[in-house]
Amino acid sequence: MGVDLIDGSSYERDRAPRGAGGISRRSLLRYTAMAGAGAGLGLVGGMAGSASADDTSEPIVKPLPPELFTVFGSNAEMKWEAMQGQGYTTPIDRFFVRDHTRTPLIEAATWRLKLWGTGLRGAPTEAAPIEFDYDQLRRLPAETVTAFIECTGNGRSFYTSQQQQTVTGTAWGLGAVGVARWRGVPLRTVLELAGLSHHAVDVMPRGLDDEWTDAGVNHGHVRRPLPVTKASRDVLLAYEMNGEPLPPDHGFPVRLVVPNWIGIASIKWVGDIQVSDHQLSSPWDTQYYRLFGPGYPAEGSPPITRQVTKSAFELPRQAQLSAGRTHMLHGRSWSGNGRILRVEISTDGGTTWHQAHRQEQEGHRAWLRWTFPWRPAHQGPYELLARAVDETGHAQPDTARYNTLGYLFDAVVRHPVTVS
Ligand SMILES: Nc1nc2c(c(=O)[nH]1)N[C@H]1C(S)=C(S)[C@@H](COP(=O)(O)O)O[C@H]1N2
Ligand SMILES: [Mo]
Repeated sequence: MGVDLIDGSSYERDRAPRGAGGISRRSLLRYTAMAGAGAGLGLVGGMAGSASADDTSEPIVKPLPPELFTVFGSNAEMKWEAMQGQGYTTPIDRFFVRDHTRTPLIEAATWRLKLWGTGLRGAPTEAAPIEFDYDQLRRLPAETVTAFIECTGNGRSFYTSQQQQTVTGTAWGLGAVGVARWRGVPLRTVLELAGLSHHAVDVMPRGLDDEWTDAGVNHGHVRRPLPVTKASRDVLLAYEMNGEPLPPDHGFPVRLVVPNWIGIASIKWVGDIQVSDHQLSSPWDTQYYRLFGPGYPAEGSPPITRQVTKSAFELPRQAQLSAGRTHMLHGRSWSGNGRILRVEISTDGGTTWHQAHRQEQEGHRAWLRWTFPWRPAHQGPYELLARAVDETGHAQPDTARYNTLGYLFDAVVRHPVTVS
């Protein structure tokens, strides 16, 4: 069953592939390879609107130059020095990418967003869902939200390097975070148009990227439930990032942006959303994205929702600075609980602390920029530290609480530099 939203236009519209403007050479090669594959185009695992590239191409489409990124297979983190001299948001060319499998190339013209389940009036089934096409979504009233997206495991490597603890997962530094201006349709609008029932409890968006297999178990398409309360509050079905159409790696044509929550909530390449009158679950909220380990129940903590408080300097690790002159240190602090109240800096390994100078913070869903002038007196190694407190009183501790999957590293990170 379809919904006519605004102008009664037909679903059967222009099927020409979208233009290749702005797409890297590598992705163009993939695109050409796909087109050559012909018949299979547009169908992967029975889900329309997605196309998988050949397996020899890179999992991430955009260029990942070593000045900007550290690459871990299908994941790439931003080097924090890449934010030097940048504005408030993270430019697309340096925004981190986290793909469970690989970036799919999806055509907007054949893509559909499908909503189904017992939480919608009439309980449409998965086989006969309510559908929206790309143009319909783009004609709905849009909103722009400035928000960070951050991987739950951001900072994970510091469990090992600062706390001598063994954790599993991608050994991120602090660069698995970025802030963008996301533009799209509030999820609430689409849920209401689809007939959201008062009995709805959970919504579960699902990605069109390949099914994900871990330790020999196929977990299916990436998906994670979200309570309807959060889904109706400030979640966006985003189709633009920093004023441009969403790039393939960040979820083209449409992704969820779930502000303040852990990155996995912001499902990319969303193909369908189950809306249910009872709680839903997936491996991404039972086996993963909970805290496991000493002091936690065997089934883990409740599913993680919000991010913690963190800070980073816009400097390379082991930066070289010269003695006897003033350096303006730049950095950013952010929290899943809201605005940053205060940031303190130590340049002597944590003995003395000084207030950083606040710059701007665009709302409670994005980071605060700060500066701190520092004139190192003598040559030698130093450790720079930044610690923030958010408006709910969440401060960065000296030690993060251990969990086996290395999530939510919120401790103050020691940043080594050399003064010469
Ligand atoms: N469909 C789909 N959505 C996804 C993922 C994925 O692999 N597939 N990765 C998630 C994770 S773990 C994170 S941290 C964010 C990363 O978003 P980005 O790649 O745009 O930075 O996307 C989330 N959404
Ligand atoms: Mo993530």
